[in-house]
Amino acid sequence: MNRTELIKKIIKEEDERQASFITLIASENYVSNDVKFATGSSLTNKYAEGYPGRRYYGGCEVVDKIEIEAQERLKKLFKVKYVNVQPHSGSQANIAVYNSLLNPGDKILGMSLSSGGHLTHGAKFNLSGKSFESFTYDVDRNSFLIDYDDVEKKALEIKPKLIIAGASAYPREIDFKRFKEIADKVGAILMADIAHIAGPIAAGLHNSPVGYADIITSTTHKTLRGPRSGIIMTNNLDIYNSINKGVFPGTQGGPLMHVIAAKAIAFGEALENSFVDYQKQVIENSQVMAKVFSENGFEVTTGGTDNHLFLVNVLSSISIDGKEAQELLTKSNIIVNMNSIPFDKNPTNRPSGIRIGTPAITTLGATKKDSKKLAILIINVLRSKGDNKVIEKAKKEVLKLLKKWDKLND
Ligand code: DSN
Repeated sequence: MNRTELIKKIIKEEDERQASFITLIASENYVSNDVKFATGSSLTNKYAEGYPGRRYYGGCEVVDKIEIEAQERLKKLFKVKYVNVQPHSGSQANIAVYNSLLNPGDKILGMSLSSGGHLTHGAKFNLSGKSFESFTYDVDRNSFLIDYDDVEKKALEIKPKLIIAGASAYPREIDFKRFKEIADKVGAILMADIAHIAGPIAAGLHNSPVGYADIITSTTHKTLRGPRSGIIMTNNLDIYNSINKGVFPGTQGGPLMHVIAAKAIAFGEALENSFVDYQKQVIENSQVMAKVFSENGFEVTTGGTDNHLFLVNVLSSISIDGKEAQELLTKSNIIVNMNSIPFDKNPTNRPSGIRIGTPAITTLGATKKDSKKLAILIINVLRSKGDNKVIEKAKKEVLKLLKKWDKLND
């Protein structure tokens, strides 16, 4: 087998894995064939450093049309004035914002990793925590909800130049208006990172940071169901001009035009009415699953969810840690990720919890009834503590559900 054939074979293997495992990773989804077509298109051959009409290479007239269309669709989707569609990922988008608006050593305030924040929100081992003086706020110790009074207290003490509102593992609605009031009190810039909740926001099912946050970043591949990538949005022209420089040439070179085309397709899909129905179903599925866990005596943090994900403390519920839970479920062809619970005493590589998300199964066609069934299967597997009969039975049911949805073979 030649070298290319080997890689093709491995890709096929991944196709097969995706078709035979149920994905409950909150940050994953399945893109449409049109999005896949664009990411595999000839646009990957084109260099286009710069912006439409202002490129550093010849032959960019065609790709200019793609980038302008992506920008216009994104503006319409979130009702914003200015956008940059070039960030290669959410992390790149965040770093570009910092590079545009901050100086090394400036103070930033974001949610701690263990409360559900993201690496790029100031974690000490990330560039955001190394280049800037980073501080964190936590959720409330009892409710595990964001304690806005505490965020305000910290902001008043620290006087950060930038406050980050947003999370990777927070199951409740975020109050962007309150964050803006806090930012205004201390003269900070407010950045909203909506990587996880971009889909429900675009569908009007979660309050929008537009009108509150000075700057908004997101990924495009989670609830938004586009290619793996990032975006930046703002209503402030001065910030927009800085951001454009912060992305290129500040932190990136040539944009990935094939991915920008795929983003344009995904934004177009998200502008369809059916996208709202999809997002509603994502949340309903998440809520129904969280309820089944609670009813069966599992500790679901915050008692439930308002969005596409929820966290289960498996250690306090059934005395196995998140890693063991993740591994057990994999044996039944169910993929989740181990996740820290706020104030977790366990290390991040053996955290107390798992994170469960419903964007991917909902794309496949999961109903509330399917989600309920799936939650029960998960509970049975977790409680089995490795009993092969239970694991095999659950696996059969998983394969039946996948067969019923059968979208991956379209
Ligand atoms: N690590 C991603 C997630 O799974 O939420 C966010 O970047």
